[in-house]
Amino acid sequence: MKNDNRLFWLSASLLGFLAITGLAACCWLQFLNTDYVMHCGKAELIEKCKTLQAKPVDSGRQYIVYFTKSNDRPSEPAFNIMDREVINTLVHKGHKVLKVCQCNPPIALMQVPEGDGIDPVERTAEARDEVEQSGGDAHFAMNLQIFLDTTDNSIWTLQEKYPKLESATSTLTIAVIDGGINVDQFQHEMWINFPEYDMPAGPSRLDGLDNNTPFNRYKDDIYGYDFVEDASIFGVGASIHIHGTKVAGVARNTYKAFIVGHPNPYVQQLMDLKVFNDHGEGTLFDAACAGFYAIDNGADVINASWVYYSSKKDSLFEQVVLRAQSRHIIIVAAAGNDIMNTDCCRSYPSAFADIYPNVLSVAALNSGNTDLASFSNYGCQTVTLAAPGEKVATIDFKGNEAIVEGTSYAAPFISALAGALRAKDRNATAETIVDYIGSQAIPLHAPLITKGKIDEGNLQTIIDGFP
Ligand SMILES: [Ca+2]
Ligand SMILES: [Ca+2]
Repeated sequence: MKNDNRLFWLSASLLGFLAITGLAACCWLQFLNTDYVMHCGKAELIEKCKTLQAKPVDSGRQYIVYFTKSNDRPSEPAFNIMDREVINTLVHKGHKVLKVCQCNPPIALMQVPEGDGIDPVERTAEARDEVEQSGGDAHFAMNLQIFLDTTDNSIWTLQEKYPKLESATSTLTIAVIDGGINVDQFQHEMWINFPEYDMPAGPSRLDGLDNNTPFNRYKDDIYGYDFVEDASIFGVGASIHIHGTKVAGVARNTYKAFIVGHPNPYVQQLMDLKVFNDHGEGTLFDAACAGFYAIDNGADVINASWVYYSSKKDSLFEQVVLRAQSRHIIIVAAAGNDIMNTDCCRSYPSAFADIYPNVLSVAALNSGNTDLASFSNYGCQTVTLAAPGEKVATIDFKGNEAIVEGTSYAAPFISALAGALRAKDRNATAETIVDYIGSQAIPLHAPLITKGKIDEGNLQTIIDGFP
């Protein structure tokens, strides 16, 4: 598999070189090189793709209902009266409300009745009809299980030589939708929801109440929220935060290196949004809920170091992408570690990069930053660029140095860069920043949208040159 892909990349470079100047090797190959076209249809890859594609949890008996109308009364639960009628209609039919996301407008995770023998898809369609007849403005999506995209091994020395950043005056927030951050390791770098933090200070700070005005409907969401447990991140069952802490560590290392020795640095804040359990499993429902939280609570960049494979475009996380786009929020997504061409076998949210201008999808570079890492996903239409992804220095959940690899760690490198640019120009649109970053990629002749990479070598130039 590795060799096949390597051959493909080499031939892509060669043919591209021979092609008419200015014609993108990637896209040229896509139309003219039959090997490439066949690559997508190759039986073994189709099989592999099928095994990667997430299956609906609980035999597809779960579905998501989301509403386009919001409740303007902040003291009430997120569902307005009509929404509640719709939900009640479904519950009356034996459907169960498993979870409610208090985003505004809200979404609910539902389950079809036990042992009714009806195909869940038909049942969902029936429920949709029910909702439409009752006048509710609702949409449905199946819930999918998603997995952390991670490969942690290999040894490397700490990367210390990062370029420095010039002047800085503002803060910027990176929302880390992941398995949780060990906030003790990021004492002065966490995003703080001040009304929850100060009401009152001390042990009673975790008072079990929503102290936001107006209510954001989340209780004790001091540094973010645990969407798995639907609880404060300090609650019982708080995870061991291994993956999320390492991801946050890369964002910090990348970002902090810019501001060393500067008297008035940008402040990067990390928002801790936990959507994976200790086994690295999470649901699309929780991921979307966390995405809406990030958008509603002021994130500038959303980092997604995870993927789920799906044969159809998912309409739920797409709502997150669309809402983020309307608020100029950049979503940086890892491409995945399965040596797959995601143009053919689509991994989300990464693959949204081919449609939405606020999504940056990141492949991993090898340790010399000379080529894609052997494990990395790629895609001429779906993966924007490559960033360091092997022998990456970060910290583990105990705060010790850790060396990691995976597209999971290439993504936060780019998140920190996107954050630095956003801090430099608060008014820059997400599209402007994403386009600019893409335009600065150094050619690598890799099968990526920009065909290029960003690493420590061109980081300083990129920041200096913006806007
Ligand atoms: Ca709150
Ligand atoms: Ca509280």
